[in-house]
Amino acid sequence: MTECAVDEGRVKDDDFWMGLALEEAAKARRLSPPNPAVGAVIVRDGRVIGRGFTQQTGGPHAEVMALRDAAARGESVEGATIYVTLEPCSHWGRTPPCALAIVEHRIGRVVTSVADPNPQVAGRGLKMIRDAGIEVTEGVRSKEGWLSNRGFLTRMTTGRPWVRMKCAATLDGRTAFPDGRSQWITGPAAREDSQYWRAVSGAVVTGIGTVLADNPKMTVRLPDQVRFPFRVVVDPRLETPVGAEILKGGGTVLVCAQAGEEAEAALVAAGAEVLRLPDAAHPGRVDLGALLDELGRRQVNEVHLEAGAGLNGSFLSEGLVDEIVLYTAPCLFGSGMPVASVPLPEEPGLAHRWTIEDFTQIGADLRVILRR
Ligand code: AOF
Ligand code: ZN
Repeated sequence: MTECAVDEGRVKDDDFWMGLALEEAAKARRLSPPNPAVGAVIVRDGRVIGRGFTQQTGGPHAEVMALRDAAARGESVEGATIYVTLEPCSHWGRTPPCALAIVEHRIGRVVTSVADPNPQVAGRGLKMIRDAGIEVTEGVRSKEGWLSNRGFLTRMTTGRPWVRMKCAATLDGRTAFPDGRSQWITGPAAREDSQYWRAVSGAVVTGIGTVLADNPKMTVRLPDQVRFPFRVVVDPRLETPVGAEILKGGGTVLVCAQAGEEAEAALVAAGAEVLRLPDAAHPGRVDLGALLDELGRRQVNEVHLEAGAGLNGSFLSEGLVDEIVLYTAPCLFGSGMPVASVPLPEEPGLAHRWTIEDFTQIGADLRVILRR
């Protein structure tokens, strides 16, 4: 074999084992935020001897869970290969560095999918491992690795969360009747599926129009959920009723452009937080970019935008949506509210085109995932 020849068998094996590590990472998606959802698999002689994923914030990282799993099975990890979906950490945070644990356990080889841009890590994890003489392979299944932590990686590199707009519409793109009635567009399977997207998010964002029309709770109602996104209402004139369902349970953030003192005091007394983020260029409107900056500071990796045509249109027009999860019901309304109010493009061919990343039938409905 020449020096730069690729060992194809090894590349294929690395892809396979990293696939198992990605499956572990998926198990952490609802649990780990604001920490990234990481998966790890320890392999020796073509056999998995340990696996693990990131626990709730403050708990062990994926590598430590996999090392513990191997120990519990009575397996020695000395000389084994660990597949990790994210570069092992190098810092003393809420837990000791995973890179150190890997070195101390005399792992023989480390294979990663994506680097950790967290300034506390940023290459130092792999350096610690290489400095200990351990072989490293990077970038295995990196597109999937990146997608599995698109929220965390976006926040670490831009300071803002990943924004996912979720909508449920008819074949003719209607989300409600002309009078606002919007229930029973999609079926129970689609409604349950959409709970998953709320559950992986750090914040659920809606608008005052939806609060007034539907009085939604915007909570996560999955039985085994242990971590809950906070709820945000874009409410420029602070019109949320004190008795609104979305305020129950407390901690809801109302983002306004201007607020009367009395209304604010009543809402604060009802358990809400009021935030003023006026858009300097558009009086009376909320600065959505500033809202995303603020959510980034609050360690929100993924925003779940579940709103009506107005707020959806504003997020879209400002280029702030990274992903759309669209449930399409197999029926037509003929009239009613659209998914989003956006300006008419100058030409049909000039409409912004999204890329379809996935489509799946969920119950009787179709779920399409689109990215920018
Ligand atoms: C890993 N493996 O499974 C995860 C990592 O506050 P701490 O101590 O829990 O550290 C959080 C940081 O650690 C987080 O921002 C990210 O950089 C990294 N996450 N690293 O080696 C893991 N979840
Ligand atoms: Zn770690």
